[in-house]
Amino acid sequence: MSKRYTITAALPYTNGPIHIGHLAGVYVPADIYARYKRLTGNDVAFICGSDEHGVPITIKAKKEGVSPQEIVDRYHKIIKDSFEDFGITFDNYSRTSAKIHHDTASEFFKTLYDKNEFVEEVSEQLYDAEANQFLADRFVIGTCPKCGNEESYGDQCEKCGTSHNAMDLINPKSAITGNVPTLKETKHWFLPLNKHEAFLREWILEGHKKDWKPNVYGQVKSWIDDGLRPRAVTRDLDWGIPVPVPGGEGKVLYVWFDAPIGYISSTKEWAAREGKDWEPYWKDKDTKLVHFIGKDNIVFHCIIFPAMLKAEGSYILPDNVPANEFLNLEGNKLSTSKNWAVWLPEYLQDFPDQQDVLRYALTANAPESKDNDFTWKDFQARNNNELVAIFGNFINRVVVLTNKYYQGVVPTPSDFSTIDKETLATVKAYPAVIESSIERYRFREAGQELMNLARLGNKYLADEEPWKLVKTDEARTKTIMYVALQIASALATLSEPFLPFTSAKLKTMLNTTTNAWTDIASKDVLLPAAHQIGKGELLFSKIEDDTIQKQLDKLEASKKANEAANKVVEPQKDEITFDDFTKLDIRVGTILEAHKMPKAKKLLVLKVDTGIDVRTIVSGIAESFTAEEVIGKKVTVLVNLAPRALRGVESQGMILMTENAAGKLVFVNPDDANVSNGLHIS
Ligand code: B3M
Ligand code: ZN
Repeated sequence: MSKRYTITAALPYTNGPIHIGHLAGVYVPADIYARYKRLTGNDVAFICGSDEHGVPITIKAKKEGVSPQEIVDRYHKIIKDSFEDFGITFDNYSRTSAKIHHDTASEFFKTLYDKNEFVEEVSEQLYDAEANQFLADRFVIGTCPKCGNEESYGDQCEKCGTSHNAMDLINPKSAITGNVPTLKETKHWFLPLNKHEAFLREWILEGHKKDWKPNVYGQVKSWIDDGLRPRAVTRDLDWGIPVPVPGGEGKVLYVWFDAPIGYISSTKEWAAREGKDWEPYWKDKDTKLVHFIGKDNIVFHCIIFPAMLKAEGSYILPDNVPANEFLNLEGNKLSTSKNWAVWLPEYLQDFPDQQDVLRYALTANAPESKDNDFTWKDFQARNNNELVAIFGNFINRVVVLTNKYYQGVVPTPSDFSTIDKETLATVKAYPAVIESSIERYRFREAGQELMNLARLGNKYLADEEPWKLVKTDEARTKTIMYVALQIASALATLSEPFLPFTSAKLKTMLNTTTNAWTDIASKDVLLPAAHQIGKGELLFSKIEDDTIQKQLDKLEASKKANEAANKVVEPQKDEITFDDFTKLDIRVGTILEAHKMPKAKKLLVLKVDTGIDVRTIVSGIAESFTAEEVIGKKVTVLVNLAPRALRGVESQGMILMTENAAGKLVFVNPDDANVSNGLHIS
């Protein structure tokens, strides 16, 4: 039964490129869902766009000394290209700086204003006198009143997910100057969420207890149970949509007021281009509205936006908000500022044409019900052990053997054995199996079911062994190959939502475009006898250890760079005169011999050729170097230091040491450029 679907995916902020966390949490599941809905014959509007307002963009622009518009133009393009590159099939990708969006959001605000749905209030707000600016949202950092996180933002705590008002923060500090804010009066418009509490309770807590994901339902319940309060929906900022009512001069709409309206304006833009009417997609109660988001967006999509839609009065409400939890990377939280991420443009450079591998690995590991970890080892295993060894191997055998035995012509089967019949019946049942997972927003499970179908094909060939029978039983071989070709054809269709690039290649290989999703269950023949297929090409290739190691090295380098950036550098010592300096006699020497000082953890006893003599120096470097590895090293030596006995051995000088960027102790080696932080005498 065909239905109308409005499927939205969170509008990404245009203050940076997108990474695997975005893809896994929002865009891949949304795309699987949208593709599947289209394939099963529904009327789909899959909607997204760039979120171009909000404080992070202004902060980034300030940092770079450019205009916010320049920032959003740059990242809008990068993000849009990434989505296209990864086969995310938005029907429209708009942006919130577009005129149609400014108009739509203004109008929406005015409607609520005219309906008296806002509370106007002059109140004291945090103000940075030095920056001459009110401190809203990410312009202010302080301690979260709920969980004690000391780095909470003014509008939301990233640690516990609570959304609050900037005034709720304990010990607030300006993110611009670091100053403690003062208070200043200003007027704002508030959406009285408390007024909508009863409706939200009934609609979500009673109406969606069964069908919303427990993580989403649980968060919403805890917010409602905590008691809802009015939320300011305007801000004293200059980047955003001007407040379109009297008294609104110099103020803009809160980014979380305008951004979800972006779904509506993007739908309007699409409908105008396609010559359609946008309204049924947002106002017809038979339309199913589904929001794909990450867990930090739950409150906005399940409480604030529905309250806005309800207050406006003519809109439908979401049928479901299948929010995902977070994806971590190699055990650590993904972080833009720490560059702890796999950025999509970089992935494509390193793994050209391997979008499906990432789509598959991210789906298999999707953080559906709890936070989950992406590791490069798992990515490699998913590729090598599943895509290559199961899916690719099966298809390759089918296509190569069909070409080899029958010049690529699908053979005519004779009698089907029980195994053949069972296998064909199982293939027919697969769409329903996958559907049942997708309908419950269990994309991991759905992806695994798809792989199970390839597994079935692989096992069928391994059990039936046409490559042996071809010598003795021509008729049986033809039947086996015919059955295998039906499985391959089903895979070409059913893989489309998950592995769109592979599906397209496979359809070319099989020379078929005809099967719809629903054909698989209803048709007896998917690829008829006498049909000519194309030549084989490899769908996936093995990823070697050194390729994975390169990615791990990249991450290690980010970690080191971060540690170096966060390192507390020892303060400079007191000034000395030039005369003091010339007293030092520093020479380049070579270590000739070395051994550990018995019973001393830190000391090595060295024999050093200083150019003027060979002398003994006791150096406290044994925790960083073994005796063997320092022999032959060039070192810098202070030779006129007064001799000193250490554990009974007289040390006649000092080796100069420093730390490299990774914080490791290294010699001040005149030939080595890898030395950075100034001398450190050991
Ligand atoms: N831009 C937040 C985010 O990227 C926000 C989503 C808006 S959806 C209307 O996490
Ligand atoms: Zn918190």
